[in-house]
Amino acid sequence: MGNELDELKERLIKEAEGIKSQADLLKFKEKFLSRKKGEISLLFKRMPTIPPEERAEFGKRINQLKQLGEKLLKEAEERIKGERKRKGLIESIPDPTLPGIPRKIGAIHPIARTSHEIEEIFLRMGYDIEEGPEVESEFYNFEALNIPEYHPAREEQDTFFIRKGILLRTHTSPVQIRSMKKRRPPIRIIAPGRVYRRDEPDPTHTPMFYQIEGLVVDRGINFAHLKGTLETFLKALFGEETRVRFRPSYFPFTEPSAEVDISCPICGGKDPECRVCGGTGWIEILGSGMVHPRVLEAGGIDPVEYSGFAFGLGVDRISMLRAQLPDTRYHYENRIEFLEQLK
Ligand code: 2U9
Repeated sequence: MGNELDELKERLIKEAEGIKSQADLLKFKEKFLSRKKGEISLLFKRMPTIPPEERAEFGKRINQLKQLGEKLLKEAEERIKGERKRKGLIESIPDPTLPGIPRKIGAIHPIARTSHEIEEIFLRMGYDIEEGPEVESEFYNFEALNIPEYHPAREEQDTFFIRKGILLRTHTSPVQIRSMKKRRPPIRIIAPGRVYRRDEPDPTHTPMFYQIEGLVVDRGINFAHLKGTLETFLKALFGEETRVRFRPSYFPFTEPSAEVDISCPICGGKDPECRVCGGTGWIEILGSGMVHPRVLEAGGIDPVEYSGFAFGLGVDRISMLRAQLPDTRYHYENRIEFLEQLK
C-alpha cells in the first residue's frame, strides 16, 4: 500500500513536469483529480477495504496526495500562462528585416493630365487661367452669350436648374464674361472646368464633362490671329506633323464661327478603314469664332474699339482620342485597372 502511494506521488510530480499546454492541463486534471474517475478519488473509495488501524494513516496520505496534485496543477497552469505572455510579447515586436508593405501609388486621372497639358501650352503663349462658379445665373450662362430665351441653343444645352434663374453652367463661357467685366484689354485667358448638360450617358456623352475655353480681346484682333493661335496650339498638343482645317459653322456667341479639324493623329489620313477617323482622315477637335459684338458689350467692352476671338474644346473627347477609348464613361467608373493602364 505504502509503495503504491509513493509510486503515485512520483507519477504526479513527473507528469506535472511534462505539462506543456492547456490540453495537457486538462488531461492531468482528469487523470488524477477528476471526482468520479480520478486516481486519487478512487483511492478514497477504497477506504472501507483498509484495515481499521491503518485507515487514519491511509486517509492522511491520500489527502496529502490530493493537495499535492492540486498544487502541481496550479503551478503548471501559472507556468503555461507565463510562457504564453512572453511569446505574445515577442511576436508583437516588429521584424525589421521583413520586406515592407508596398504603398499603392495613385495616377493622375487622364482628364486631369490632358487638361494640365493644354493649360501648359496656353500658359507658354502668355495666357492666364481663370476659374468661375459651376452654379451660375441664367444671365451669365445664356443671355450674356447672345442666347435669348427663345433660342434653340437653349434646348440643345438643356440643363439642371437649382431654382428659377440659377443653374449648373452648360459651358465655361460665363467665366469669360466675368473676366471681361473684371479686366481691361488686352485679355488672354483660358477657362477650364466642369460643365453640365441634361444628356443621357452613352459612349460619347456624360451629363458632366470638362471643357477648356479661350478668349482673346484687344484692338485689331482678327481671324488670322485665331487661325495662327489654334494651329500653334494643335501642333503643340498633337505633334508638329498635324494638319489643321477650318470649316464654317454657327455659334450664337461668335460671328463668323468655325469648327476646327485636325488630320487623324492615329492613321494620319492614310487608313481608309481607320476606326478613329472613320477613314475620313479628319477629326473635329474644337469650335471657334470672332466674339459676337453683343457678347463683347455684355462683358462691358466697346465692340467698336475692340475685337476678339474665342474657342472651346471638350477635354473628355481629347482624352478619349489620345487613349483610344471606345467609351468616355470609362473616365468616370473609378476602376483602378483603367487608371493604372493609362499612367
Ligand atoms: C465668350 C465668347 C465666346 C467659346 C466657344 C465653341 C466655339 C465650341 C464646344 C466645343 C466642344 C463646346 O465642349 S463642347 O461641346 N465649344 O464649339 N466655344 S466658340 O466662345 C466664347 C466663349 C466665351 C465670352
